[in-house]
Amino acid sequence: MTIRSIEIRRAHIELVAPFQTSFGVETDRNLLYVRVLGDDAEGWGECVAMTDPLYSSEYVDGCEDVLRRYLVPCVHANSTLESVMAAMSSFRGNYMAKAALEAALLDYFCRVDGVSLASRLGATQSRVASGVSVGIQPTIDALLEVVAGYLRDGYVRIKLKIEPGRDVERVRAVREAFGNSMLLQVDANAAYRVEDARHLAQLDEFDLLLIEQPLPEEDLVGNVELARQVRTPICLDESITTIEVARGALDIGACSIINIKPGRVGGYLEAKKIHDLCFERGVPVWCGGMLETGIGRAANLALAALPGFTLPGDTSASKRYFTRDVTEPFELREGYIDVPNGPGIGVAPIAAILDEMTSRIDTIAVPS
Ligand code: OSB
Ligand code: MG
Repeated sequence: MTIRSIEIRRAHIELVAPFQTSFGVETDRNLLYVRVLGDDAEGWGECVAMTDPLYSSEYVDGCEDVLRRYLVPCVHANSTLESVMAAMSSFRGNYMAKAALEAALLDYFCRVDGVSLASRLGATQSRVASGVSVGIQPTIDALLEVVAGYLRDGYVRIKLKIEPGRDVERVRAVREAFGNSMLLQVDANAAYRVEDARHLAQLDEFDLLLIEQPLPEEDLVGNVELARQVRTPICLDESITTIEVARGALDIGACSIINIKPGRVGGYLEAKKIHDLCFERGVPVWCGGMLETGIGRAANLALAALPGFTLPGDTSASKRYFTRDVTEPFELREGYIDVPNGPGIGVAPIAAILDEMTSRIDTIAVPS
């Protein structure tokens, strides 16, 4: 049970279609994987940071730098998960970088113990209801076509990305085309200001499940005012970076639903804590996504199998993102995706595929 080295691997994969949000357009994923290598097992983690700091302040080259300078040196040959987490906690922020190393260690230690990540986290579901996040489309007709395709695939919930100027009319068009019974929600990625409250209240007539992250990450209190003027439940994504922020946001009434993304909160253990808090309070949560490949997706599915994840997540099938995933592809079956139940995250990269995508591998020896 000795850790020998940590590998940092950089790779690249194209998305099947450009993904536009209020903060930018993604056409590919600039990948960073962390691999923990020990005597009897190995573990994989995927960093969710994007190329540029547009979703949050983190970006993938920055995460690599933080991992090399500060986080990887927290690991020793005989480290436990707890000892590494304690050492990393001295460093502020850098949630996505921490989460990538934590994920690789969790996969590694679960494999050493012969348990699945799902059971380690306390999963109670063997499959997870799957929603899909629909990027901002150039026209309403294009949007209706994309949504129709995802409904044919069997997705049980549609999330529309919105921004000022492409919001109310888009939602109205989707409701008119597909009816009121479809589960529908929107995600603004922080594109509005609290002064837009009356505008956003026009969304109330469409019976949305929630409006995700309407205001800037830091404007937690703005949501309290917004919630007074808008009936649609407010769900926070970007703003929720720790359990303390989650507790405070719920206490002041800044949101009534939370999108839990392990990468955004510094890892799966913090994500579980936020889940547990929400579960205790009867606050619904769902598992967000960051366009992960199979490595990150497998771990997210394990988390999404916890009992408090009562809303469908952005845990879509591999082919919604990539022509060829780095693991065996995750597939949608009647709107659900199976939670992997093998040891650790239950999947591993297919070497021939990953090697082809890889641009650089650095192996860092772990001190005894
Ligand atoms: O805000 O939820 C978001 C993708 C990248 C960055 C931020 C977000 C998203 C998505 C897609 O909405 C989620 C997914 O399908 O992985
Ligand atoms: Mg979001």
